[in-house]
Parts: sequence; structure tokens; C-alpha cells
Amino acid sequence: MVGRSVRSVRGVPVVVTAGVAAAVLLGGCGSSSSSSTPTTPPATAPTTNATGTAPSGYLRVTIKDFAFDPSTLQAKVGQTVVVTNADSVPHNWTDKGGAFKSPDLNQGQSYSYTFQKAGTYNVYCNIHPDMLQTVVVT
Ligand SMILES: [Cu+2]
Repeated sequence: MVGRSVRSVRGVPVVVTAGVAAAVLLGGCGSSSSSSTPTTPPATAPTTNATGTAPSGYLRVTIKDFAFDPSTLQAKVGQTVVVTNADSVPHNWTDKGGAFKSPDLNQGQSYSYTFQKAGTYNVYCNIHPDMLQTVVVT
């Protein structure tokens, strides 16, 4: 914010430099406390995706209250889905067609799977077979 503004004002830096030199000369009795001007480094780039959206290629499924959230998931071929169990009982994330099957996930555990084929996947938890999710991969 401050660092680069000097450049645009041509000629002014010369005046400023002269003023600083004069000040140093005037106050030059040994105490050079003003020499440590804080040269703040340029601020790091502002976070552009502060909306909380997951980066592309990465989707999130949460298992909570005996349900998959979202109940229908849209994914692209090559995207990775990370499934996290937020319930205190174990669940798994199993494709009825056999494309994937997570281990039983305890609370806080995750399983990730990268979809390689387009299609509609009917997912359930084989511990609680009425827990259902549809994953549409295009
Ligand atoms: Cu379950």
C-alpha cells in the first residue's frame, strides 16, 4: 500500500531525501534512534478464494446424522471426493456397483476416492443400508 507510491511522484523523492539529510544533520549528536525505519515487506497476496469453496478437483462429503451430505453429488471425472464421518458411530461409503468401498470410518476419519469413469453411482452405507447417496460423474 505504501511501498510503491513514491515511484509515481517524480521529483518529490529528491526533496524528501534532502529533508531527511537535513534532519540527520540537525539531530546528529550521536543519538540515531530514527535510523530504524520499519521497512515493511510487501504484504502477501490477498486470499482470492475466501469464499470457502473447495479447490477444483476436490469435493467433500460429510456423513452426519445417518445421512450423506449432500445426498446428491455432482462430480467430474478426475475429481477427488473426500468423505468424512462426523457421526459418533461408524459408517462406510460403498458403491453398490462395486467401484469403491471405504473402510468403516470412525468419527473424524476420512476416505478419499478419485472418480475415473463417468456415470451414476449409487452409494450407501452397508452398516445402515438405508443411508443412500447418488453421485453423478460427468
Ligand atoms: Cu452407516
